[in-house]
Amino acid sequence: MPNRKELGDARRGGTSGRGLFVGFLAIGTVLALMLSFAPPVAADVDVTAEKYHGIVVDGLADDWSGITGTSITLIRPLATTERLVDGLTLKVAYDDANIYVLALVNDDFNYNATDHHKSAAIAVLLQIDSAATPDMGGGLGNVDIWHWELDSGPFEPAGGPTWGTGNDPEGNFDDEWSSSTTNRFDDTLGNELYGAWSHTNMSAENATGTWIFEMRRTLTTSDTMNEDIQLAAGDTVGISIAYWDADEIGPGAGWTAEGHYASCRDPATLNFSWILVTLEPFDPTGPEGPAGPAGPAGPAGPAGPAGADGADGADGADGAAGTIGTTDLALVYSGLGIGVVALIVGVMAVLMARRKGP
Ligand SMILES: [Ca+2]
Ligand SMILES: [Ca+2]
Ligand SMILES: [Ca+2]
Ligand SMILES: [Ca+2]
Repeated sequence: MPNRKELGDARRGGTSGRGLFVGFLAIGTVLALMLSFAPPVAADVDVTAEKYHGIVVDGLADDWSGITGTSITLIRPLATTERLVDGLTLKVAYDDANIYVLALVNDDFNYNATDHHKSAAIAVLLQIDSAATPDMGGGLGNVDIWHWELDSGPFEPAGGPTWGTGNDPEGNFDDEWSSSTTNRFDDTLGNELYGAWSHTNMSAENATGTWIFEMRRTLTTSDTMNEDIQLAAGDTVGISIAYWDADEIGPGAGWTAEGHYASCRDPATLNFSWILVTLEPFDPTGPEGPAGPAGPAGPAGPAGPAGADGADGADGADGAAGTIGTTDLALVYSGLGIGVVALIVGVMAVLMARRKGP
């Protein structure tokens, strides 16, 4: 049984394609007129997508606070005076598994749970073939299209991967491709998309605020038919954003397929060409850090060697006078004895000398 989305595709495919086609043909004819009062707005820059972990696709953008956004003006190709100046903030990141796209659109809140034409809608176009142009390929090559008409409520997940083709019959976040403004199709092999949306002010219809379209897709897919862009770190991919405002045909009355806004690199020249997004290679070593603080004081060193001998001290004071000693009788008697012996020897020598005389 055909589901709502398949019936919708049959209707929308033709009108959307015709609208984009007419829109880009019309640019040339209206360009001269528009330039006369186009406000001078700086050309938007290319986008760098850092490798970043921690993004949760839940319709809330707080987890993107560490990622730089790029402001881009949205302009209706069929009515180029109608602009959302710097109305799109685009953030792109990736990790080992997915590419993440956050599209923040400054526009009031319109959501109708039973008629997505009366809600905002968004599309992300990604260049597959190098010649393909942002108008769905322009007949020059294939374009990968993430196309989301809001059949899911705020914060509700939408997208794949369970459907077997690019069609998402519940949330209507479809994985599609095209090669020209007249031939948009659901992917043949699978829907690798996942998204959730919200708005910063959902208190009432037409409440002022910002749409949050939070999306991811696997970096690579099972596609073998050139219906998906395959991505890796270091790649640069052309991206374009389309936005449908439910106030287009009257306050909250809905949008037409051809009435969407498109990202414009340079509003002054109405340059609708691809926004170039580079998946910045991750450098695990990182840049050299700043010099560290001084370290703490070291421990005390070992004891040094013994010093040299000191100088001799000063002479000591004279000692106290001694006490008068006692005579040693033994020595006295001994001395007397020696004297007597010497006397005897001397006498005997004299006597002997006289006997030898004449
Ligand atoms: Ca989030
Ligand atoms: Ca796919
Ligand atoms: Ca509105
Ligand atoms: Ca696709």
